[in-house]
Order: sequence, then C-alpha cells, then structure tokens
Amino acid sequence: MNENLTWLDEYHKGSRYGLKGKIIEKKMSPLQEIIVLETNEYGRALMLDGCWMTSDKEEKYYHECLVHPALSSLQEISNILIIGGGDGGTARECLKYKQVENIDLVEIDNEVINISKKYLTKINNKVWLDKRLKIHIDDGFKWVKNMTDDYYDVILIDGSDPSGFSKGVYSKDFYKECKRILNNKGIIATQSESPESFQEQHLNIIRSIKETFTQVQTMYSFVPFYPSGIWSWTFASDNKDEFLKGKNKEIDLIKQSCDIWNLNYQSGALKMMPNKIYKALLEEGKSK
Ligand code: SPD
Repeated sequence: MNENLTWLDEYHKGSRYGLKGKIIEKKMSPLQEIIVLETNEYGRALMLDGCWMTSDKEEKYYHECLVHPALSSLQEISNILIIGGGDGGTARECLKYKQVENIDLVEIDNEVINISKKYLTKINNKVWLDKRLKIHIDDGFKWVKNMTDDYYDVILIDGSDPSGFSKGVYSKDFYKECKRILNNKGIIATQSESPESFQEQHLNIIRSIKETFTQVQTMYSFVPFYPSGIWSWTFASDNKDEFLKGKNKEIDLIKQSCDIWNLNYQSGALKMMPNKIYKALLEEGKSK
C-alpha cells in the first residue's frame, strides 16, 4: 500500500496522535462518525468521532487487560455482560473461557458492529458465530436498569471516553445498578481512561466506584496510540476472596493464548498507580 496515504489524527489538549494510512470506510451513523483506516504498521484502525478506539496491532494491550484480571479471578463464570465493545475484541477474550455460557454484548450503535464485522476481522474473527454471544443494540444504562438482581458474574465496560452518550456508563448511578445485577461474588471491570491525558475523568471513575464497592483496584499499562499512551482499567467487587487472585481453573490455557496479559504482568500493573493519583485519592479519603 503506497498510494493516497493520509495522516489521521486524534486531537487532544494541544497534542495529536496520528496514524498514516488509507481511509477504507467513513460514514456517519445516527450517533457518530465512524472511520476505518488501513495502515502499514498498525493494520486496520477504528476511529469514532475523532477518537482512536482500536487497531489490529495494539488491541491486545487493551482487551486482554480489560478482560483477564476479572475473569481469571473467579472460580466459576457463566454469565457476562459487555457494555460497548462493538469491535468484538472484548467478547473474543471472554469466549476463550470454556465455562462461559452466555455473553450479553450491549452496544448502542449498530453501525459500529456492522463496520467491525466487515473490516476488523483480525480482531473479531469467528466471534460472531459463537452461539454464546448475544448482541443487543441498546443503551447500556437502560439495559442495566431493566436487568434482574444478581444475574451476572462479570460486567465489562468497554465504552468510548466518558462524554455524550457514553457518559452515563461511567456514573455512580450506573455502578450502583451494576452492583445490584452482579451476584455476590461478581466483578465489574471498566476501562478507566488515562491518569495523564484524562486525569479528571480517571479520578472520577475511581471515586465513584470506590463509593459503590468494598474492593477496588486500578491497573495501569499502555495503549500506544491513545492520548499519552498510558491507560488504566479499574476492577471492583464486594468479594475479597476471589478478587484479582487468579483462581480460575482455565488460567494456564488462557495465559498461553495471550500476547500481553499474565499474572506477573497483572501484579506489576496493579502497582503502577502514579503518585499524583494516589495522593489525590488519599487526600479525599482523609477528608471524609
Ligand atoms: N480514548 C479511547 C477510549 C476507548 C476505550 N474503548 C475502546 C474500545 C476497544 N474495544
């Protein structure tokens, strides 16, 4: 590929994060602009409303870190809820666990699913054929509000940055509903933005989750082309015994299948909270 190459950038607070390639899809859905870029170095990359979501090359840094700390924790996992995740990467990682019986993937934008099915086949190959995966085109907050108590073992929030229609799934009211529909051993995992380029959003997510659950931990790692590169995932539960301790029986096979995640990586990443974030949270704790 060497013709018609163009730079496509995410602009964020006076910086820009770009990839060079060829635009192979660009359309407006009723909710947002969707672009797929074909690149030499990063493979195919998905941008929603000017923000990078995923690419063939770096997606495992993100999806493995969102999914495996939570799923590898629990001895039994049958029912999973994914909010967002229309590119299929999060579902792919969950489906690796043979004991998983049902995944409800609730994506607000049908076009993201259609375009991901057509172009992001390296990320989601075969995922859509797995009968355990049920796709629901719906608003995540509405879905959670209408769900019966104690239903899910794991809830994974794989949304865009918290603004516009995504904002609701990062709110305290939303986390309260998640707690209600998780069973008593259940774990919630959410992408929790960057401690550097989205510091306020990052702190707000952790604060709201800490007000809702007794066990909360944040893991830090890299997603190379997201603003500033450093990213985070926050995990929470009311079950101390099976929280981030790697008790799932399928863990050895899962480790072999991963490019990024393993329990060592996880335990290092769980100790990476930048001191300014640690101090900000500590000060708030003291003032309560
Ligand atoms: N700034 C980008 C945040 C995007 C988080 N979700 C990415 C979706 C990948 N499945």
